[in-house]
Amino acid sequence: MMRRLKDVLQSTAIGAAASIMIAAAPAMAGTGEPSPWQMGLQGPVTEIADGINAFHDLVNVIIIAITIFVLILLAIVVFRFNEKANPTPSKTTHHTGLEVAWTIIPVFILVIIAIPSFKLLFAQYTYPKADVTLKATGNQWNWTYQYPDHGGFNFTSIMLNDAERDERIKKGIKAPRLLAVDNEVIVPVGKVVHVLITASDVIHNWAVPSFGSKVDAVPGRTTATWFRAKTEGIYYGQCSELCGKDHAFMPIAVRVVKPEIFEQWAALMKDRKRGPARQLIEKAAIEQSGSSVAADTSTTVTVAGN
Ligand SMILES: [Cu+2]
Repeated sequence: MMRRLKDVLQSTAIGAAASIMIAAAPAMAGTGEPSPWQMGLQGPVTEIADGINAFHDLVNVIIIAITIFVLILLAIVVFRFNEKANPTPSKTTHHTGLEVAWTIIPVFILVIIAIPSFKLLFAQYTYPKADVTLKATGNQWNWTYQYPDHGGFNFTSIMLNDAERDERIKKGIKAPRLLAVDNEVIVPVGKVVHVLITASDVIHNWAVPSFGSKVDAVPGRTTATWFRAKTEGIYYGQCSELCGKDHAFMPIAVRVVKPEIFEQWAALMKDRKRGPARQLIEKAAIEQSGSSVAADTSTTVTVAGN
């Protein structure tokens, strides 16, 4: 009995070491886009993405601990209770205490998983009052965006080719391959953005990992998500529903800027001054390139129940 207890303690120690490794993973991961040798999820910039990261880490620790525990039990069976080591097996068929334990402990583990899971689910579907509403329409193969509460202007966002990317990179603007687009979605930092999502042809999916947003775009229906980005910068995502031959080439790019820049940009877009609007964003993009600017802390609010 003592030896088994020692085994269990050992497995918890390995579990704890694994949890430290997993906790370090998000720090190594890229924010806004994937990075080489990335271990964990992309760096979070919203409260929802923080919650998803924490939940992912918790479940991973539980999975690793259970796997190690079962492996140890199997090893005990193989080595201590084989025919040679244990020629006269015990005739025991029931052990009430053990049966109660292996029913109660898994229930307890599921409750530990369920509590943060439901909390997160409620936070994702509890929409705070919107500061900006954005309508995203998936098309084969690009995204159309509309700002219904900022003048109703719209634009299409198409992936850049290598020549177009080079042009941007020369100006000092970050333009990663397969992710950079001609017209980025512009949103203000620290403000609640509601995204209404639909599609014009087949099912697409609007996903931005650093925001913790991933919602199907279904023709004839409106689905929705919300986010409040805590940090300025550019956050990329991709259509995450197999939608046809160019599925891999319809990225999503969301640039989070200062609220006053957003207001100026929206006013220019509303007045159809697309040239000056583009220049304004290029200037902001050059400023942001290479570093992420932290939001004014007064604008970040914690989600109730998160
Ligand atoms: Cu798609």
